Amino acid sequence: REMERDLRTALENNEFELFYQPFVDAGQSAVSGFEALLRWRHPEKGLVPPGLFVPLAEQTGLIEAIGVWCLETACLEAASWSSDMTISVNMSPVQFKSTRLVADVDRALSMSGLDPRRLQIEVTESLFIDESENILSILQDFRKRGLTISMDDFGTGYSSLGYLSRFPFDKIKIDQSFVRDLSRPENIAIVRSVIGLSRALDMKVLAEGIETREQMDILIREGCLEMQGYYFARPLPASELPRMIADIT
Ligand code: G
Ligand code: G
Ligand code: NA
Ligand code: MN
Repeated sequence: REMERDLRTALENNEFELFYQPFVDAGQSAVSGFEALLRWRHPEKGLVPPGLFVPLAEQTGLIEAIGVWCLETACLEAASWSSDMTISVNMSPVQFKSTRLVADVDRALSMSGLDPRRLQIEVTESLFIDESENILSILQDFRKRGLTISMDDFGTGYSSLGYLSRFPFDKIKIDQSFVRDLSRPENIAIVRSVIGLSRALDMKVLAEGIETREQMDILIREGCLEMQGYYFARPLPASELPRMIADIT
């Protein structure tokens, strides 16, 4: 397929970019970090969102090299910031099949000089669909280095909750689908339960997809102070970050 051929040359042609979206502590109106979000600047198609090419990258195995690029780029970028904020990087379950993943992380850390405690890895529930000791051991290896691990899109996967008791995540990210319509009592109930669950398990909690002041107010009232969404900022290209960091610090 045409897209697969283009994806194979995208890395060498330097066509990937990372955009950055802040995490906000709404209690203190302070930015606590940024999530790196991958984009493909295709020579003809323009900016392609990850939903359109990450699945293909996963099927073809290209995600491994693309993942290394993301890690290295995000760590280098964050090491250059004038502030010690967190940088959060998404990882596909397919990347965990590589025997080199932990070494890749080590290399990104050493080449950038980034303090490992500033690096956060975002995984999704799909990582835990099959029980794998290997995945737990990779996550433990990350932990030993000082990284933090967050559970992304919580509540949308199909795995059991058992993995929450086997691995201590640092943070749960409440999926934006629950935040979108908080006028539905069902969604409030879900959000409230996840906040309670995170507290009981001693994990932080962040709500994704905040687009309005009203959503922010409801979440603060429910006790979730860390947030991310267009209401605060859209994902921005790296070139706009220094100005944004200067504005908010
Ligand atoms: O930025 P956007 O909302 O289009 O992202 C859509 C999806 O792509 C999200 O689920 C996000 O987790 C995923 N994604 C974004 N960047 C990366 C990345 O660097 N690696 C992987 N594996 N997935 C990413
Ligand atoms: O799966 P993950 O949570 O990593 O995906 C995040 C995706 O959500 C990114 O593609 C990002 O662009 C998008 N996003 C971030 N904030 C908002 C928001 O407030 N509203 C909507 N609709 N999408 C958002
Ligand atoms: Na994410
Ligand atoms: Mn998410």
